[in-house]
Amino acid sequence: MRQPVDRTPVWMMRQAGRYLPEYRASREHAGDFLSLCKNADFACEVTLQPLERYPLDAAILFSDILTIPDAMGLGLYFETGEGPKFERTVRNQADVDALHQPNANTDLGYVMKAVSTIRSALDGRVPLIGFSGSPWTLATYMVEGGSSKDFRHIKAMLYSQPEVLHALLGKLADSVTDYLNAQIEAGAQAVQIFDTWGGVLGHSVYAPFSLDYMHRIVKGLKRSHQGQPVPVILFTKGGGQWLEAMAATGADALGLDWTTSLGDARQRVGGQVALQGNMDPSVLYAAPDRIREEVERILAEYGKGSGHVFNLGHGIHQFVDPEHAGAFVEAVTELSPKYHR
Ligand code: 1CP
Repeated sequence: MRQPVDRTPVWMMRQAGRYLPEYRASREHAGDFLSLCKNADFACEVTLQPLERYPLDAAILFSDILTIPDAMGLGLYFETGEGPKFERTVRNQADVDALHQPNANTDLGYVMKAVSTIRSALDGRVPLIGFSGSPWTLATYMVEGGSSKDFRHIKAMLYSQPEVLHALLGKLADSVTDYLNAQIEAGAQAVQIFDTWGGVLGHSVYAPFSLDYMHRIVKGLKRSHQGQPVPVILFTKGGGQWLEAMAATGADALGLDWTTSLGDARQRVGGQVALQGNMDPSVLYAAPDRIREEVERILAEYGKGSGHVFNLGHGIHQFVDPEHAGAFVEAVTELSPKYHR
C-alpha cells in the first residue's frame, strides 16, 4: 500500500449495479438479485460489466453484505422496489443463541465459488476486492429485520440490553473473520469492511459497539496470501471524527465519505494508512464538466504523492447516467498524473 504510481487508481463503490442497463438485463435473466449472487457465472458476469465500460483499477466481488445473516438462518429476501428483509429478527439472548455459526466454505460456498470464478476470468487484469459488512452494520439489519431510518430496535437494545448486543456482535465478528479469510483463500486480493451504519452511533459508543469488533476482525485476518500482501480497507460512513482510532486497528487503508476533508484526513492519518474516497456520489447527477471540476478539487486537496485511491464517498446511485460515471473515471485518469510527477 501507498506504493508510488503514475496516476491515482480509481474504482467505484457499488460499481456493478442498477444504474447499468446491462446489470438490469442480467438480473432479469437470472430472475432476481439473490439468484445473481448465488450463481457464480452470473456473479462473474455482473462483476465484469463496469470493467468493460470503464478503465477501472479494481473489480469488487458481486455479492451482498447480508449473505452472513442469511447463512445464520434469518431468511433473507427482497421484494421488488424495496430493500432487503429478513423473515426472522434478533431481539433477545435466545434469538442470538439460536443463530447458526456459518461455515464460510460450505454455507457460503457459493460466494467462494464466485470469487474464484471472477479471479480466473479477470486473468490478472486488475485486482479483485472481497468484502463483508461490519458486525455493527450487519446487526442493524438483523435486529431491525431490514433497512431502517431510525434504528429504533437496535438502539433500544444497545442502551437497555448491551450484553445481548455484545453477544450478537461477537458471533458476527467470528463469522466475518472466517468469511473474509475464506474469500482471501479463494482469491480476493484485498478486502473491504463496510461499516455503512457506524456513523449513526454516538461518540462514546462507536468504539465499543463497532470499532472494537472491526479491530478484532483485522487482527484475525490473513494479511498475505501466496506471497502477496492482502490490504484491508475499513470504511465507516460518517466516521470522519474517528480516523485516528480506525488507523490504530492496523488496517492498511481507510474509506472516507464526502463529509470529511481529504486534505485534513491526510494530515491526521496519511502517514499510517492509505485513503480511499471521497466524492459525493450525487456529484454524478451533474454534467461531465462539473464532475471533472470536482475530481480536480479532490485531487488537489489530497495533493502530490501516493496513498490515495480515488472512489466515491459511498455507493453509486441507481439513477446516475452511466456516461457520467464514465466522465468521472476519465477525469481521474486524465487529471491525476500531474500529482505523481
Ligand atoms: O435490486 C437489485 O438489483 C439489488 C440491489 C443491490 C445490489 C446491486 C443490493 C441489495 N446489493 C447489491 C450489491 C452489493 N451490495 C455490492 C456489490 C458490489 C457492486 O455492486 O459492485 C456490495 C459491495 C454491497 C454491499 C452492501 N449491501 C452494503 C454496504 C455498502 C453500502 O453501499 O453501504 C449494504 C448496506 C447492503 C445492504 C443492501 N443490499 C441491497 C440494498 C439495496 C442494500 C441497502 C439497503 C439499505 O439502504 O439499507
